[in-house]
Amino acid sequence: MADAAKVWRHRTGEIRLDRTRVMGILNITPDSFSDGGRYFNPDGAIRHGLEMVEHGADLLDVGGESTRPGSDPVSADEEWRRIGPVIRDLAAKVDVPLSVDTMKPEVAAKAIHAGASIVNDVSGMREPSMVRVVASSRVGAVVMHMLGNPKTMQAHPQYDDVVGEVRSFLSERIRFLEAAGVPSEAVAVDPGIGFGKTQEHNLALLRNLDQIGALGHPVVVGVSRKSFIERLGGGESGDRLPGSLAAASLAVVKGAHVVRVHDVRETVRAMRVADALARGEKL
Ligand code: HH2
Repeated sequence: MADAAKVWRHRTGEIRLDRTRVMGILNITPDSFSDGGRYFNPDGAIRHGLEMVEHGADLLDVGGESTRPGSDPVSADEEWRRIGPVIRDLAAKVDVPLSVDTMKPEVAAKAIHAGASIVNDVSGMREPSMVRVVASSRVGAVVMHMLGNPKTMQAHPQYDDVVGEVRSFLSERIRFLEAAGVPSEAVAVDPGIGFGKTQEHNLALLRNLDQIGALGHPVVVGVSRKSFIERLGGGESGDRLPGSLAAASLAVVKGAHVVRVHDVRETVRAMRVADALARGEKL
């Protein structure tokens, strides 16, 4: 088994993984599953980004295309029109690294030029030119597992062994990125909760997250407000916070290093306690 990851390198520095890091979600979309339309104008989005940093976010993940099940893709021009002004402005105003949540290499390249330090690609960087962008700009990478694409992924997701298959996919992608010149310490992995997975698949991945951590790379997990929480009785669609905090905490126990969340203030507090209990630090 590889050693647990200790740092996550990105374009402008590194994130130490001595405690759980909170990635605040900034969706500049009209249709994201939870906060679609709320921060669709640049000023509102920037304000929300600044507020998340004030509340303790360790990094911000800026996205301009919803990937909720059944969603339609948007053009690269439209995606950039949404996120460009926000990334440019936040990069000048905050000290925390910005990641760009995109599947499009041309959008990633522009975002990096505007100040993003990490590329978060829910398609697992299947597009070779995305890997070239990441390698040449020395950014950090989040490689996520998704079955198929957002339009169809929840149709009939099937695996013989979901944990083994997700792990093999991620392992193959790590090798591909490293062969392209991306430093090993820059690559984080994510099992892609809700991306082509049934309730059972999501639970199996979260219960066995240590097997993803055994790849020896930083583990990012996105459970915030996702529908599996409500199906477990962890909240209603307007308020899935209680179950989201429980899921994030248990993910930390199972080895998650970074949690991608909507509710930064509450998650930062929950993670202090989770870290103290899971990592043996002082309360
Ligand atoms: N989940 C979403 C989007 N991007 N990136 C990573 N690495 N991991 C995730 O689990 C993940 C992600 C979906 O959530 P959200 O951004 O809130 O919604 P939408 O895709 O509808 O904008």
